[in-house]
Amino acid sequence: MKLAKAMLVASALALSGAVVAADKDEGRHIGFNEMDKNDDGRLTREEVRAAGNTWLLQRFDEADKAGTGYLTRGEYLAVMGRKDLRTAQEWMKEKVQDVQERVGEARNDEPAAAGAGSPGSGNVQGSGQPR
Ligand SMILES: [Ca+2]
Repeated sequence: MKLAKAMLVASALALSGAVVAADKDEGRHIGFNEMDKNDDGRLTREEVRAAGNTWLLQRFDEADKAGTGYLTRGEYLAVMGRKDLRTAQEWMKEKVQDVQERVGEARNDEPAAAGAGSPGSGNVQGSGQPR
């Protein structure tokens, strides 16, 4: 069981490193102010297209909650927040599955013979009692 715990800790550490890496990746996208070329506090479809943000372009109508044909900063932040949340949820789901698989593998690697092994086989850990 110590191996499983160690693997969980290692996975958690790897997970935190990946979060930092994901944050760095997000930094590559230009934000609201850079996309707002005419500084009017609104993002038009053309400004989003010119910025090359195809993800936002595909969701422009969904993000334009007021139906004005442009995105306010609030609408932009709301849609990007939902994107971040979905990304984080998918990422966490993958990591949890990975940890569960690793724990399962670690359990298979444990000396299962403890308690079920032949007596006198030597280096057997545990009490020898069935669980
Ligand atoms: Ca603008």
